[in-house]
Amino acid sequence: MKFIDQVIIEVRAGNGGAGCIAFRREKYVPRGGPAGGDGGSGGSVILVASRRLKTLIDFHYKHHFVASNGRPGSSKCKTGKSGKDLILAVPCGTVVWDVSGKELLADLVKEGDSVLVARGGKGGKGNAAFKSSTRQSPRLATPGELGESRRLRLELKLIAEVGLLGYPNAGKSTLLRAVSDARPKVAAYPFTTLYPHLGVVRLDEERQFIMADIPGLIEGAAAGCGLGYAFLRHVERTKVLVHLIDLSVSDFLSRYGIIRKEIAAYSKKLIDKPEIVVGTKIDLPESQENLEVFCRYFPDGCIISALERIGLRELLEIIWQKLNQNNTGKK
Ligand SMILES: Nc1nc2c(ncn2[C@@H]2O[C@H](COP(=O)(O)OP(=O)(O)OP(=O)(O)O)[C@@H](O)[C@H]2O)c(=O)[nH]1
Ligand SMILES: [Mg+2]
Repeated sequence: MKFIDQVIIEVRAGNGGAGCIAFRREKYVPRGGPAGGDGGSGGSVILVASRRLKTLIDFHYKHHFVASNGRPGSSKCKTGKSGKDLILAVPCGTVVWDVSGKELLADLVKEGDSVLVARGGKGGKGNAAFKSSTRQSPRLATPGELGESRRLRLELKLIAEVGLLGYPNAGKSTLLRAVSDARPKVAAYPFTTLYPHLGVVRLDEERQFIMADIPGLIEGAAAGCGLGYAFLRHVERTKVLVHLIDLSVSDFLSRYGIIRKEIAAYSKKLIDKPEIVVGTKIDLPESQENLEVFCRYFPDGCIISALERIGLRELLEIIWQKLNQNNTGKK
């Protein structure tokens, strides 16, 4: 699957139908008045958030979306049929911008959140609408209004409460697999994960949260190296970052520093988020000598083995606590 999280599309609402000029012509009715109906209004374009969609891929292949026009009015004062609204489903977490005005139109977070992005044109008035005591047979009708057009930028920012960060190969996807229903690929080489994955983590009946795994970050990420940087937007909305450190490599401390630096270069908001530091792969013999240093540097850190399922329960409890601390304080 291709993970598409930014697209530009054009939307056009339907035009209103024209008003009609017509007169009543009936047998034995000598002076039938004006009887031209109004045009129907054009359909609007509406975006609606849907949980079924995971990416903006549908908009990668098709960029133009046009709602249908209203039908013209007709005789016997019949109003034209309105154009149907065009409803476009987008994934939850889609941010909608007007490209020309650079204006934020909506942030569609929850299932069913919607925004009208182009309003259909109103139908024109038929001549029946212009009848007055002084003007009994108006030969006048108005055209329908044009539907609005807009160029939009859709940007997906996944909705997760917890974001996993770390060097490639740190074990992020292994952890997500171990604690959630998500099944990201795991392999012993860097950049296994090519796009973000979300998983629902269930501690028990009442307590659950969504965790996001993004591609690993490396030095120079802010300048375009590697893959992960472009995906940092998907952890922007999280409340807590879980920073995974592979304890089986000797330079784990400098790797930690590198990632913090890259996050800082991305945004102040991200670097200021609460972070839980997690040393992982503690089942490996190479990790043993690094444990002490890790615990000294990160007295509040956690140690786990996602592979051997060691320390996972404790980690989830700590994540839960942090999530709720932040619920009561400022977000
Ligand atoms: N021994 C041991 N191996 C682990 C552990 N966690 C992950 N691994 C291994 O480390 C390798 C990388 O794991 P991934 O989960 O793919 O790492 P990642 O951080 O998602 O990597 P990228 O997607 O490339 O950024 C795999 O071979 C895993 O089996 C662990 O706790 N112990
Ligand atoms: Mg991965």
